[in-house]
Amino acid sequence: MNTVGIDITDCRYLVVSGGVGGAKLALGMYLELSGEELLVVGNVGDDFRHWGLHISPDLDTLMYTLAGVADPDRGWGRAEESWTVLETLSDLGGIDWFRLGDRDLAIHLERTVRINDGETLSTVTRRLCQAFGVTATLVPPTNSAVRTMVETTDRTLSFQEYFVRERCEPTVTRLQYQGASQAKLLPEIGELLTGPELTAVILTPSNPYLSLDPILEIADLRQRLATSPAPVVAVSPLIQSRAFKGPTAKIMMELGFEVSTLTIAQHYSDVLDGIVIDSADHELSNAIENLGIKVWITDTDMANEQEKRRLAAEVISFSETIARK
Ligand code: FO1
Repeated sequence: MNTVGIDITDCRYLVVSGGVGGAKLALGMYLELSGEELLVVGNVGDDFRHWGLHISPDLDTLMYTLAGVADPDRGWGRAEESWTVLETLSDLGGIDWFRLGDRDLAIHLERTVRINDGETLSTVTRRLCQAFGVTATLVPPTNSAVRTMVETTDRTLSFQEYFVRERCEPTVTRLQYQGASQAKLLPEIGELLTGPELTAVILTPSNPYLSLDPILEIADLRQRLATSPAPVVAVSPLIQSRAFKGPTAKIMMELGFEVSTLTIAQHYSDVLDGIVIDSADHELSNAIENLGIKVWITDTDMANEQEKRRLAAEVISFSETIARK
């Protein structure tokens, strides 16, 4: 095994995550388990080219969060960031709606140089995580390009155009995950899912439509999760009709769904064995259990590191109580 090889021998938990919201639970699990036990699969549907560089916002948010260098207020990008390049570019009349900080920029430069030299995104991500001392294995679900496209009432936007440039304001009519069905799943993920060592798959409280579906729609991953011997457990991103972060509730309404944890459970009912819901939603537990999904009720708000660890510990013990299928 070379220094950037992906070794899944000791992985016991496969964590499927988008950016900021999901990274909170991923961090809790990282702090509760040993890094070697975690395979974190991060969304690449938000990836795009900007300033000529390959940007992978969710992989970076996960990496910075696990490394303890994420900006605690923004949730994305690095703490103690400076913005000299962005400000200079802005003065020149350059494109400045997507804010890349100086330290963050070094990551995009390094990733782009290596990809241009023929390295895969998974190898570069591994290399970057090692440089940050992250002992968990963080991977993209695929090395193929998958891009989330947001159809709105008047035009189709790439994810970052919708999310950052247009501040999630346009009304969403449909989401498309370009390239997902043709993409090749990272072999290590398939291997872990069929192997005997996996304890559970955890779907973090990321936006199901924007962040998790672009992963689950890759190749036959959704089908593989449904037939995996290990239980699949989600943490709902909603507390009553509120999302932890971002536009989950707004998008659900625009797509015609009721903004409820029951809708989330129904959305994943083909793959889920269990779901962790907030105490404020306890009255939904019977309806969810009627879908054949076990329910764990607790406080799901992760306002600080202690709460992230506590929720992660509960998710781990809940998933261990669910019988192997
Ligand atoms: N989010 C913003 O709202 N505005 C930004 O300017 C912005 C820049 C940015 C740069 C690097 C990075 O890794 C993430 C960044 N994000 C920014 C966050 C990102 O758009 C979203 O959090 C994710 O794509 C959604 O999970």
